[in-house]
Amino acid sequence: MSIMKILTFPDPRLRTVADPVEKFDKSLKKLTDDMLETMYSENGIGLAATQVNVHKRVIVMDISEERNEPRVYVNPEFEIKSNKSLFTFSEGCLSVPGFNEEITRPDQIILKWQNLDGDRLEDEPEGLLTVCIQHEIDHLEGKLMVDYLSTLKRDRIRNKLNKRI
Ligand code: GNR
Ligand code: NI
Repeated sequence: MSIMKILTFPDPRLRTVADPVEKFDKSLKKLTDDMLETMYSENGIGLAATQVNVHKRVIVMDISEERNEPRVYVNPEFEIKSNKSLFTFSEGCLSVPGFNEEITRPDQIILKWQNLDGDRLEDEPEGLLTVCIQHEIDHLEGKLMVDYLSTLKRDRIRNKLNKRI
């Protein structure tokens, strides 16, 4: 396994729209192992392939306290079941290090994805999983948490992160 380098905002590569996975082979398994190792090494609860500059529709996640419930979602998509119920959560992002911002998202979604064998699965997630899955699918679309903020806030974050390097 190996730890991969995480791209940070405003790196333009984070704006790439990821391609669907077609081959469920050993290299896909290795990618998800490396992504999980990278996510755990940064104490993240999720990671999208886009963040490690691989533009395929793959996300990994672990929302457990014990950090022992790795999840892999290939070609994930969601449908909003109802826009009536919204959930506001203070989100962080490994590609926007050092910032936490409150973001409101739909609370009731139907999630469809494939596992590493290519089997198709479906679920109606709850709580943090609902937030995290939407955050990760945004990455696959080239969208970032900062896109939900005002231009002023986004520009401030960009300036601070640019000064870091
Ligand atoms: O580690 C992460 N924590 C987090 C907290 C609230 C909402 C979303 C997240 S995902 C983030 C890791 C990350 O950047 N995934 O893309
Ligand atoms: Ni993120």
